[in-house]
Amino acid sequence: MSVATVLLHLLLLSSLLAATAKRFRLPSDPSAYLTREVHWFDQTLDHFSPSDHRQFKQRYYEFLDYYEVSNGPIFLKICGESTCPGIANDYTSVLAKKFGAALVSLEHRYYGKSSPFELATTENLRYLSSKQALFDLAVFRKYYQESLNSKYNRSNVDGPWFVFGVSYPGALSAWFRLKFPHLTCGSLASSGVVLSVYNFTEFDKQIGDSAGPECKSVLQEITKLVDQQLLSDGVAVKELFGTSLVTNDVDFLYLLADAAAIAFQYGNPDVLCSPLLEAKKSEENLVDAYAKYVKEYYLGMFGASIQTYNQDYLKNTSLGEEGGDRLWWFQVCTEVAYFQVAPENDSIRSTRLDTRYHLDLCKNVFGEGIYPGVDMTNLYYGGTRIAGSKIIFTNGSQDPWRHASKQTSSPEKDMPSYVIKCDNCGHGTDLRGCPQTPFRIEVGVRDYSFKVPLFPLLRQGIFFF
Ligand SMILES: *[C@@H]1O[C@H](CO)[C@@H](O)[C@H](O)[C@H]1NC(C)=O
Ligand SMILES: *[C@@H]1O[C@H](CO)[C@@H](O)[C@H](O)[C@H]1NC(C)=O
Ligand SMILES: *[C@@H]1O[C@H](CO)[C@@H](O)[C@H](O)[C@H]1NC(C)=O
Ligand SMILES: *[C@@H]1O[C@H](CO)[C@@H](O)[C@H](O)[C@H]1NC(C)=O
Ligand SMILES: CC(=O)N[C@H]1CO[C@H](CO)[C@@H](O)[C@@H]1O
Repeated sequence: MSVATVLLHLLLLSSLLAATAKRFRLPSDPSAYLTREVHWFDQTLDHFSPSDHRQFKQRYYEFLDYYEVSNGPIFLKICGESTCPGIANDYTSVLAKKFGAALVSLEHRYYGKSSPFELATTENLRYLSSKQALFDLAVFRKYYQESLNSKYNRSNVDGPWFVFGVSYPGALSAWFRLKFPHLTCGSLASSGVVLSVYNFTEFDKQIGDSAGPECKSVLQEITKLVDQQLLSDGVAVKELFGTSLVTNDVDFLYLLADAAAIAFQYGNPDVLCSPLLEAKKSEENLVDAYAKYVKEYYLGMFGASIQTYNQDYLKNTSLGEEGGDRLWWFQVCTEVAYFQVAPENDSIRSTRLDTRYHLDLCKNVFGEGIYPGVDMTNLYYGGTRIAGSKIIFTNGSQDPWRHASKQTSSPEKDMPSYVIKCDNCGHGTDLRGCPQTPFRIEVGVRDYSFKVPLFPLLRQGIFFF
């Protein structure tokens, strides 16, 4: 992999917030963003209480350089389970330029600098939910339209609003159109995980499919070896992976499972499979080869944090701006689960990653009585039977998360669904790769012709602007 590829890869990650909520290094290069200039807005803490009028400061960004004041639309890019450092210069900026759109982005409550409380105690986290977050967006939408009107000395203008999101924000994007159809004319849900899943075994299965039989079988062999070595000499094997900090064995196995998943989730399978297949062929030590990948790629280049796998760390209630992992785990443990448990048969990850482990984590980190209301979440939003309209669903063929998304079209509702197929098509793949030029990955130049279903749809006026 060339240095340029690596840099670009890191840059792309910035706009992609993984639903695994593993923290990634954010790019410091200012050109990765259209803007990082911060604005603040007073948000209601509890949208569901008639008597509680407390407010908190919510951070947002705006970018108006492309905005056609007379009739341009407003693109709301939804931020999710991580700090929101600005408006990333990705494919939505290309669309904004084309359509003369204003771009705005609101940080998700509790994450980054938009926390209502100093401490993320379980008690304080009770206003952290997708339902509250959707109301935040609705209230913000009204506020921002008015502020834009006053900026341009006009009144009674209500521009067409279109919402975008990737991953959990992709689900929010679909749900926003579902719950507030009068506030937006359409939605893009890129890798939008609209289906809450309790035992999300398809995640591991998809990794196997994405890896192909050979790479999959090497990964399974490694899992068996590591499981054995953990029992015989756990200290040594954790040291080998440079992860001695992770005391709990299953937390450590979770890190190893994520390390493999991420290669497919972010469209870079060869960086994992090539060295492993090479090691297998030349009969080298497979665990050593995997440790090299984990250290150099997952923890190194990719910037995953070891601490975030440590349940003791997740219990820390004073995590600061980058402490999104505890917050996301709270959403996982209360609303959406997506427990990435090993399937009963033929799993890649260790079978010790089971339902019990996840429930114990929720209890250990947040206390007694914390349990994901998956059925309630799906009842509330409809899961893949979402009764919305004018929502575009997109998924990458290799992305393990696509099984929590809507993968079939509902043409009668103007809800097309696309699975973008390629050897490197991961999470949020349709919005990646910009600014403006195709990006190089090790298999060659990415062809962008596949990624523009959105474009003609918008142009055909399906979404009324
Ligand atoms: C709006 O009106 C104010 C006061 O009349 C004026 O100073 C300002 O330049 C106007 N702004 C625009 C964008 O027309
Ligand atoms: C999830 O898996 C566990 C363990 O196999 C099982 O006991 C439980 O019934 C499953 N739950 C659902 C909702 O599938
Ligand atoms: C919790 O996190 C804060 C901020 O990073 C740190 O200063 C503190 O030492 C941590 N507490 C524990 C018990 O680890
Ligand atoms: C388990 O997986 C293997 C390999 O994919 C397959 O051949 C076998 O039929 C599966 N067994 C069951 C019980 O599903
Ligand atoms: C794998 C999968 O679900 N593919 C679906 C992707 O979307 C198209 C268009 O709706 C369907 O025809 C495919 O079945």
